[in-house]
Amino acid sequence: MASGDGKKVALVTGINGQDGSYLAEFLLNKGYEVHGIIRRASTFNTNRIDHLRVNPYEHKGGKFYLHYGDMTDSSCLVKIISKIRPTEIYNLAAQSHVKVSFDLSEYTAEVDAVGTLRLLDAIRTCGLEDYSKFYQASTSELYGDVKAIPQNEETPFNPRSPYACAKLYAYWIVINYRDAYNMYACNGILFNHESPRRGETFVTRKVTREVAKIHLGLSECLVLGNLNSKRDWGHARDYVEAMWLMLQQEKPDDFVIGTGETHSVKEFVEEAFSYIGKTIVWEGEGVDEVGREKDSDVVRVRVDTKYFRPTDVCFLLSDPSKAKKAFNWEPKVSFLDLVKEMMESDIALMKKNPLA
Ligand code: NDP
Ligand code: GDR
Repeated sequence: MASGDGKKVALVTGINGQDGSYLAEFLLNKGYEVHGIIRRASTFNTNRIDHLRVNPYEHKGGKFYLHYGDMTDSSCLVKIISKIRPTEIYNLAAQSHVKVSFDLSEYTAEVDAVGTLRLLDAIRTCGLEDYSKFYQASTSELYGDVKAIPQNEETPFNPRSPYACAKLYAYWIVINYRDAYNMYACNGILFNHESPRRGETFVTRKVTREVAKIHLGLSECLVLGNLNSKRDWGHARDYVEAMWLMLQQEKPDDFVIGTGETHSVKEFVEEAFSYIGKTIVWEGEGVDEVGREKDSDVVRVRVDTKYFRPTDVCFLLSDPSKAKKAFNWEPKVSFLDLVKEMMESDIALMKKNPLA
């Protein structure tokens, strides 16, 4: 929806996360006034979006604004929404790390589940349910221990973590508010998407950072958890366009977004090492120890059970045909190009700052 004067105003929660930063760029390029919610932190936490600000006090073209807020604080959500009257709201904020959600289970539910409810209720409190369109960052983690291959909008959910359970609540409350209050609210069921801006503790970025360090002689060994799980990995830049497209349709609906290709963690590691021309010696639990001879072209990858999750998701593969049919969305970046872009970026980063 556009406001009476045709102005397009977006509010993005989690704007300084991986997806938030790409989405902000995308929306600014489309002429939106973009508002983002950031949390107060004891150190600077806006490095992914600093290029969108001319200086910390002056926002790009007068169109980029940051507000302090938190998904656990209803009153701040109401204040921000009533002040800026967004035509589109993208709810990307989350405690988004699956393994961490086993340690921070209650907090994850507060932010990812109840936080979504707070945001939807804030829209209603401001009387904007017929005005603001709503995007919810749902996830392929909802499928969990999945039996159907590939997974689409009809596949039953079977969540396997506190994170996935919290996101399942958010998924259903979005549908409930759409039905109950006739809100334009959509779930994007996005499969894993990565980029050079991916958080450092997710497996792809952990791998490309460590392989870059090994390449530059700054490290000798990569230590990981479950190498056998398979993921459908795409590029975050492609996926934020799908978020926007979902809000431009005649009617609100839920869509799966993915590549339709799946690769194991082990394959990702192999591609990253092949980029720097090294051969891998796999070590550790459940992995054959082979080729232990000393060779400068050989690198050790060790498995440590401390990175295992109490319950993991073993296999994910999307069927994004509904999004293709509805708004002609297709991923542009292949798996190999994704690994290459992340490797190039992390090697450049480590050369500039070996302590990064
Ligand atoms: P990130 O972890 O990179 O970003 C999450 C953002 O949420 C950060 O900006 C973080 O702020 C913010 N946030 C966390 N807790 C709160 C809180 N209590 N109040 C306000 N903001 C908060 O995630 P991604 O960008 O990768 O993902 C975006 C969304 O999409 C998330 O909801 C994620 O669960 C979901 N998703 C991601 C997929 C992926 O593969 N990337 C796939 C499917 C869904 P801070 O920087 O201060 O920590
Ligand atoms: P995921 O991403 O759990 O799919 O959630 P992550 O990269 O954390 O794990 C993917 C798979 O890799 C295995 N793995 C490891 N994972 C991490 N983080 N660190 C390791 O050392 C490691 N070794 C092996 C994991 O066990 C897992 O099987 C991401 C997040 O962005 C969610 O917010 C999002 O909803 C889903 O993707 C779709």
